Amino acid sequence: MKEILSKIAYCVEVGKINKASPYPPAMKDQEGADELARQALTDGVKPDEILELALIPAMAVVGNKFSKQEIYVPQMLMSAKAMSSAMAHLKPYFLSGETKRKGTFIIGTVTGDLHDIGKNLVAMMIEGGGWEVLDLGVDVGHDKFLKAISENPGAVVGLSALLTTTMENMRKIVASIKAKYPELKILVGGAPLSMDYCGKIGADFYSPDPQGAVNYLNKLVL
Ligand code: B1M
Repeated sequence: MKEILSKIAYCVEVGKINKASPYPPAMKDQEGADELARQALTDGVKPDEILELALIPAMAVVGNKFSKQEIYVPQMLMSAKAMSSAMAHLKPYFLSGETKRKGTFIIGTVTGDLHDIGKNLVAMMIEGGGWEVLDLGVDVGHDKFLKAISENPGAVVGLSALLTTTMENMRKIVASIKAKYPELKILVGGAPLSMDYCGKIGADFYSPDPQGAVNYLNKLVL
């Protein structure tokens, strides 16, 4: 692998965003994923190489460590931020269609629920996994989901809920999406959920963590 790609991957794994970032202390004043991604593009490295050989594998390492509780939310957030800082340089190439993504993933926290830390982590990991992510935010009802789906045919949908009270709203949203788009895949997550509840409300998959969500989406496009 090109040396600069290994360096970008390392920055993402350890959460080194840019030169100004003091984290991790051992890398103080060193360039981060931000500067290195820009440099790689200037050197002629292709955007899809940066994505597929550096960002995606690095985020997979991070996701697996998080699943095994070898790292925690703060470290994962730093890695996701480092990944996003590199992604910002790649976005123009994706938007121009020059570089392809795996598909579109629409995500939101369901009606009545304002918790978004977990949802944001999932969104960032999925973006790092090579997907176009459309984040509808929090307190999202079925109307917003249906509008986004109609504008993005073939998208996969993700619903997050953190409250036992809003799990019921998730059920209603799944029902209205499935009534109109029975083939569309719906992934659900959030602390009070389970695979059992996912089955009961007619969603397709439950993941307790971001890496499980990435793995599920990747299986859909194999
Ligand atoms: Co709230 N809150 N909160 N809260 N809050 C909880 C969830 C609660 C468990 C605290 C408690 O009582 N012990 C409790 C829920 C009880 C229940 O219903 N079972 C609770 C409550 C009751 C409330 C209020 C009702 C409090 C009140 O006002 N009386 C209120 C509700 C507001 C509303 O939403 N309408 C409320 C408000 C808030 C804050 C605004 C203050 C803040 C949210 C800030 C924000 O998100 N921007 C907040 C917070 C921070 C929490 C706790 C402390 C932390 C949640 C969190 O971010 N965890 C939480 C208690 C706790 O968990 N210790 C609590 C970290 C995050 C990374 O984990 O979100 O689980 P999590 O996401 C995980 C997985 O679940 C999964 O991946 C993530 C990473 O592993 N995942 C998915 C999540 N979404 C996924 C989607 C997927 C796949 C995986 O696919 C689509």
